[in-house]
Amino acid sequence: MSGRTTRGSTDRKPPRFRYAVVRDVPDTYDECIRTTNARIDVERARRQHDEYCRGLQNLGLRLIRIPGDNAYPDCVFVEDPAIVVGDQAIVGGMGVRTREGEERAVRRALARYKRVADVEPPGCLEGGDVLQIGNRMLVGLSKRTNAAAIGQLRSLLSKEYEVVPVRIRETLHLKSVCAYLGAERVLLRPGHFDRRVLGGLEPILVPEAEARAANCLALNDRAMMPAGYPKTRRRLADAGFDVVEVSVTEFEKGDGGVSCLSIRF
Ligand code: CIR
Repeated sequence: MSGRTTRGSTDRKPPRFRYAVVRDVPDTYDECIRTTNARIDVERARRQHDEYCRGLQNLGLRLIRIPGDNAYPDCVFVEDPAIVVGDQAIVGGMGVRTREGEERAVRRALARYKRVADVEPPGCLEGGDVLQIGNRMLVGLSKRTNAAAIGQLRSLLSKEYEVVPVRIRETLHLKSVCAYLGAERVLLRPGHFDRRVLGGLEPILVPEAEARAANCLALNDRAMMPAGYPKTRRRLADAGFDVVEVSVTEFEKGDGGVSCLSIRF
């Protein structure tokens, strides 16, 4: 299979990554923003985070570890403050007040590897809304990411990237409901955005009873997914993916999943 490289096309090769930025679970994690009222067990969250980090390492990624900060209960969801595209890191501006400030430590960590640019107010853009598919950037227009930021993103990225706004509904972020798997396939929980933006990509559907399984990560030829979703696991395996499961129940209670816990590049 060979990749197409014209603007607006996708790349058939699955994404490959060398590094993952992760951020430790703060003592205050049980005060995170969430739509569930399930009780969070911070110690169990720490054990699950360790398992997640080991999973990334087993897939060949080197960890860039940022300590947790008790002032920011949501800081373990390190995907949101910044994105990395090629040789650039873009700090997005958090879309919710209690997370403002998380980006400082993330910016410092990324600045050792990438040149860093910022989305300026009133723009706000969270990494959970940015789905890169080759040189197409699908960006969720959500409660956390606005049109002002999407305009700035377009100017910050080189012309080879196409930035496509995607209005999403009844979900936190775009990547809460879909994941790019490489090879022109997406894992998709339907009903939260207009699927036509996916063009010719082949969807692998997540059953509604397993909604949280849609937050998945394609990493170095494997698919890392949350444990506990046998139908989705079977669909991925039937599609030829080698699946790695990690238990992330304590992060699901905080409206997050496997992609939210790292920035890969
Ligand atoms: C929040 O509401 O900001 C966090 N509790 C969850 C963030 C999840 N992040 C992600 O999907 N990328």
